[in-house]
Amino acid sequence: MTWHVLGAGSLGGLWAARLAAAGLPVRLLLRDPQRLAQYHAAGGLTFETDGVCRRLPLPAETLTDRAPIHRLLLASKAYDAAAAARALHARLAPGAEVILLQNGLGSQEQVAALLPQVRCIFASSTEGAFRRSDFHVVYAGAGQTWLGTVPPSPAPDWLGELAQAGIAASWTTDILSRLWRKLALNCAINPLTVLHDCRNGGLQAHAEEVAALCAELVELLVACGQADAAVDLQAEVERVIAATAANYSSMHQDVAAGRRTEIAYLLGHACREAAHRQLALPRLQALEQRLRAHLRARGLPQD
Ligand code: NAD
Ligand code: KPL
Repeated sequence: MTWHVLGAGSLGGLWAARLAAAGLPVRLLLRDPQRLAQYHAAGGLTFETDGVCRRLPLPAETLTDRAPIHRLLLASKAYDAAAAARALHARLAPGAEVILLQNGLGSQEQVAALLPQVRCIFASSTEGAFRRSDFHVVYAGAGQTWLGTVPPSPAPDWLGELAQAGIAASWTTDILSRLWRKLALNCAINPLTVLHDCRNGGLQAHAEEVAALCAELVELLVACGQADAAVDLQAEVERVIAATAANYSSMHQDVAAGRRTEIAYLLGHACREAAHRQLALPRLQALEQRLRAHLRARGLPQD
């Protein structure tokens, strides 16, 4: 069955290139005819790994083509996922499978509500990729992708195709726990790197601030029924800070490049969940206010 991939960006490109290189049928879904023309002019998707570039002339089409879609990887930013789902609604066959490859939480629920006729599969990934230019994707770091449904259901048989394509993916019966854990890590690290304008390692000079945030995030996770995701959170945050000391967080990179951030689906989601439960988390709420003010001052969206 054909893999339709929406979002010829970093992670969408990374999946599409590896699936196609393994001989599996892949079609890219591009926003409009202009974008499709740019793709054809570029001669396809360039996939760079270990400094070696390979051009893959994958078939592509616009969102408004008519052929039904049975299997979709939706690899947009969280803030674009609902609009993409709306645009594809009519093309998704009943019972189609849609993999939602977004960081944070909130967008998956939005999409699932918009697409009651499909099976939504949530994904959480630690892979690293970036775009060197349009339709040129660089594989920056191997990682693991976790996939699962809410409520849990049996693994699909196409997991074998991911293995064939060299995509390290595992099925989990608790995808929400994975997504919450990653969200908590991102909340403890990313906003502070923006506000202190530092690499991840720079947070070692702000250890008390990080520890206080972790304590509130643990409270939140437990209140949200995600106690497993809270286990040893601070120790893992400190490990990630040390292991990625030389890197700028994704949010820092977005702000530095003047790009919209995924704040609404990370810290924003955490603060909304706390408010919903009337849970007072003053550090987290103050962090959100400071981050919003920082984004506002730079003319960037605050959601
Ligand atoms: P990206 O910006 O590189 O790619 C997203 C692509 O989606 C863009 O090409 C954009 O044009 C396209 N898009 C958006 N709406 C569309 C629409 N309606 N029709 C057609 N195309 C549309 O983003 P990314 O880095 O691949 O990130 C995707 C998600 O994965 C994010 O939530 C991100 O946080 C998460 N993530 C990324 C990485 C990484 O290393 N890049 C790692 C882990 C998680
Ligand atoms: O995922 C990350 C990011 O930068 O988005 C890490 C490296 C974990 C920092 O939060």
